[in-house]
Amino acid sequence: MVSRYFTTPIYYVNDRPHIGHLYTTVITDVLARTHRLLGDDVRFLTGTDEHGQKLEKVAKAEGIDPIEVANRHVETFRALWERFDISNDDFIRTSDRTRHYPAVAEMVRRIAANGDLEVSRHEGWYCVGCEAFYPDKDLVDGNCPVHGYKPELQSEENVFFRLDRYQDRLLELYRERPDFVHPPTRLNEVRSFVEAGLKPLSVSRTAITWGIPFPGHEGHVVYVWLDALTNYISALGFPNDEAAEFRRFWPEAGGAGARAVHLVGKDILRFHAIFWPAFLMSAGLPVPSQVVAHGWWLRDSRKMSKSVGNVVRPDELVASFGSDALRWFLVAEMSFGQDASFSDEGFLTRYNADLANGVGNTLSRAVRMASDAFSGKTPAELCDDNDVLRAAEVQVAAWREALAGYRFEGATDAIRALVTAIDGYVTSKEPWKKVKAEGVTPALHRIHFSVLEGLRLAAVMLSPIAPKTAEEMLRRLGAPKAAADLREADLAWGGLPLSAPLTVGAPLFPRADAAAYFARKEKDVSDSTTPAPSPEVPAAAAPAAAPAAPEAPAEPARISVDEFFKADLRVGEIVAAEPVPKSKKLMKMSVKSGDEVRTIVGGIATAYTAEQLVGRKIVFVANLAPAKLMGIESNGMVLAASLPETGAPSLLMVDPSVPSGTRVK
Ligand code: ME8
Repeated sequence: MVSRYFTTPIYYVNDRPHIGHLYTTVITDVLARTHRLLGDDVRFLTGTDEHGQKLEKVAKAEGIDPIEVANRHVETFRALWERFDISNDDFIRTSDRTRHYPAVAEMVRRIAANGDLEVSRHEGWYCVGCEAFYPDKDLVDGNCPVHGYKPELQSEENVFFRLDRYQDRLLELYRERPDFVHPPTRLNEVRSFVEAGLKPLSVSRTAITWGIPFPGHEGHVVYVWLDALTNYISALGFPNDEAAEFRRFWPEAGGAGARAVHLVGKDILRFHAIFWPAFLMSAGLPVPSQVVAHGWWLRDSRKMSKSVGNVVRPDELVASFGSDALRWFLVAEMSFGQDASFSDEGFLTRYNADLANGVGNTLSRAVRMASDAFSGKTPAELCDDNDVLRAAEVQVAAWREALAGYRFEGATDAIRALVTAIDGYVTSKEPWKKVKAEGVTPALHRIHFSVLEGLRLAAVMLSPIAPKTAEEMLRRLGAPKAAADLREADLAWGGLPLSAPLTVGAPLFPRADAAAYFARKEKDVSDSTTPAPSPEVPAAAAPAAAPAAPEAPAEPARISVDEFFKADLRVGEIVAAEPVPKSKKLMKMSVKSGDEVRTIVGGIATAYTAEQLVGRKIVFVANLAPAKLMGIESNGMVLAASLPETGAPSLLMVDPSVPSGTRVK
């Protein structure tokens, strides 16, 4: 059994998490869950980075102790990870005086004992956002290359680590183990950086007090990166070299073949692929197995970050669609290693295509048909020679390969391909016709078995990515199992129990109406008198995520006639229309109502062309608060039926003789 140690970076505790942080954590969770499924001995660590100038500044401004600020924020992370089903085995805080401080002090002592520390004066540009010094040549127009603002010029006497002495050993490491950094293009960057020449690195600070005291240098605290990076071994029990966890999960620390993999964003690759192995080499400790770096989530072509002020606030998405939908989106949307852009539109399109129409619809249809044919049970006969089986074999292999190579999006491609193959099989076999023509035959059992078994396998493949959804799928398919209890054998064809109870339920992923979503979002924003509680991912106090698999919706609450009449419904005439650029769904319409002409943006472009709309009379809500959709202000909402199955809009018909502006009641 291989011991595998997966870590996320430890997050700066006073930054509210956004989807960039969520991405690193989700993909690490996907790896941990996948390897548990494959039977490996897995340990998954995350935590919080709590020292440094940033937090000290916040505490000073509030007049409180830094630990109080840290304690307040750490719960946001814990609650968020719980909400997103992050299955970490441990959570380390760098403010932990029992577990973490002794490890850092020991690292410093070992590095010092190796003769790699010396004191000298230091002046440089310090970016508080990065907690790092930058040489002049790395600044962009005098600003930090990551955060885009001017660093502070700081000067102090510091302890320096002789990083320059490790240049050759680092280059040897990259040469001997070219997979030390993944993807390979990132290794090239790291190598070039090292080849350009390394300088001694300042590893103590005197300008701050909120940190771990630097052994042997009173008045100095340990530089936050040396402190933070050590978390990966302090959580395993270092400085006790004999600690069971350290021996089991740190490569060469005892456990033969243990693999330690650090997942990071590309902005902190240098710290992990250069500084960290150099610190470890100096301390006489083995280096990790691999550093795997992903790209950035961008907004408006810039890295999403709190300091830039362009973070995505996916609160509405999670509240409306559940945490699994966002997990799926993050994994599927980013081509690993490259940057990706986040947009609500992109999210909704993928949600509808992959989840509502794809997995969700296919499951509902399959379970309903089989349940009708076999009185609520799975088929009584299995089938082991069919097109779904062949597709499943190919896609399970593709899924495994993708995850082994950190192509997370490849795993979602494989699931999508299997679901498409299942759909194609159902369409070609037409079981609904067969049952009518021939009744319940052994052939019918085999067809439905193939379909349901294919979906069971899709659920197992989905379990590391969208665990709640996978569990709900398995339950409905009569093969209930907790995601955490799935094993490699569950990836083999034939696991669907025969004649087991099926559960027909509400859609797993109800179709999203983009126009209604945006209107609601705008309304929420304009209605709120206080600022939204969190500018990023929902904080602990935000409402719980909608379950991925809601039970049958409750009957809608009734409203009084007075409440109904609050809606001012009018007949309008569309006098001009044009599709909104870069949107598949939105149509911009000029609607005449009496003497007035207003702009309404509606999600009907998939069903109507501009030509079909001009001259048409419609019913619209006239007193809706204005909402901005793709940057266009919409003043009202056209009424349309949402067709079953497809959700396609169908506009209400109005007798052409009714004058525009007429009230509808
Ligand atoms: O760097 N897109 O913590 P952190 C993708 N405390 N990933 C992003 C991102 C974005 N827009 N913004 C941030 C730290 N991240 C240190 C780590 S580890 C010993 C110390 C990722 O909270 C970023 O790349 O600023 C990193 O992987 C993680 O979020 C933590 O960022």
